[in-house]
Amino acid sequence: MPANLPAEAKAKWLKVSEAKTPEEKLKALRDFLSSVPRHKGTERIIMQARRQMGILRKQIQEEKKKRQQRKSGPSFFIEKEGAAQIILVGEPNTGKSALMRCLTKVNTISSENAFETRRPIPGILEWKGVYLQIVDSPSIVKGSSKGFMNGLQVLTLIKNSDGIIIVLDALKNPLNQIKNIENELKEAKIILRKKNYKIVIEKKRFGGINIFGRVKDASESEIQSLLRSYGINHANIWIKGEATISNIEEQILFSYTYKPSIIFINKIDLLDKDSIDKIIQKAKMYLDNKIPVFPCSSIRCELPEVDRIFEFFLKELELIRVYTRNPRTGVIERKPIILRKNSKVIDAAKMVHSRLYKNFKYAKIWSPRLRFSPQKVGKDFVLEDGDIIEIIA
Ligand SMILES: Nc1nc2c(ncn2[C@@H]2O[C@H](COP(=O)(O)OP(=O)(O)OP(=O)(O)O)[C@@H](O)[C@H]2O)c(=O)[nH]1
Ligand SMILES: [Mg+2]
Repeated sequence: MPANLPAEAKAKWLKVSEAKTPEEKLKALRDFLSSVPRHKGTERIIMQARRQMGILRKQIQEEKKKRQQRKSGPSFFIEKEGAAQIILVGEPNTGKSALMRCLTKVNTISSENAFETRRPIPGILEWKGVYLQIVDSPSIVKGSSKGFMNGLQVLTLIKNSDGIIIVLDALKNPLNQIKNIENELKEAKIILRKKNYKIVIEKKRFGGINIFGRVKDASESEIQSLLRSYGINHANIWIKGEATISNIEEQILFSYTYKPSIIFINKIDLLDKDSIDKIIQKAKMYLDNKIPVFPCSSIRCELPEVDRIFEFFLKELELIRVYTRNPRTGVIERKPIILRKNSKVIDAAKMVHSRLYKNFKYAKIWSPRLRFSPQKVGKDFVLEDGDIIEIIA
């Protein structure tokens, strides 16, 4: 410590060096700083003390986060892989883990014990070069949304996913299982039935309110004043489909997220065909045909065709497959690149290689939808599912 500091500051510095915990050290540093006179000679000391305080604050914050995590149980975060992350959801013992084995060959334990699966386990399902990540997960039960049996972590896992496969036990009142699951998910602001509109509100720090799209029963300025009445002064808002102003209000208040889902009615090996048909019909009616329902037997790996699973999720998630063609060899890659609907040629180039993106000249597209195929196109050409693309850089 330089000698030009007053005695009071020196005494306080002693306290800093004696402090044991990060909290004590931070407090002592703050005290010390308040006693350091501000002039050219102390600039460096002040700067260093502030930097140290910054490090301590970060340390304290991280510790706090860790403590909170320990209190609320393990985190169920699973890093995404492939085109989309799909979670297996269902009540205990419905056969999620057995289904996981059929879909991905990942050997998760399947047993008669309820709550056998305690943590999410990921695996990969492949179809014509497209990969879906499937995640076996702990059961959802009444009370999951209140934290029962790690329910909050399971619901967060679902919320962060791209879609779900619901596994029902055909023998245990499947409609009741759907109701319970929908209720628990709704508590977590997740809905499974697609609305005939889509509203996205993205809050911002500045720039005012920008509205893309319209509602049938209100003007742009009415929407703006609704947002302002909820304290939203800067936001982008996208409206697609048949929305009303009260739908916008609902979105501000509850911000439900829609998750595309498929229902598997499992264990049909234990039932006759008539009973299975009745269950399927009842389920479809209850769901207003808004969610596809398939019979299955996980134990025998008798499942609906994988094509239907992939086609459903790709369509619902608005993803397209684009196949690259090598300009030198003319070989078309079997594994497509997966892009969002309405992506442009340049987005595909970016996905393939940064060099193709930076040095992009033009591309050739092969597709039955084009009058001339291949067609030479520029970087802004909009791609469609199934297009074959050759990028020239
Ligand atoms: N008959 C029949 N039994 C099945 C089928 N699928 C699973 N089972 C049985 O049902 C029980 C539960 O299967 P799991 O795969 O452990 O079910 P889970 O949904 O993963 O259960 P938890 O992890 O405990 O939530 C096991 O005894 C399985 O053998 C099926 O298609 N038919
Ligand atoms: Mg399981």
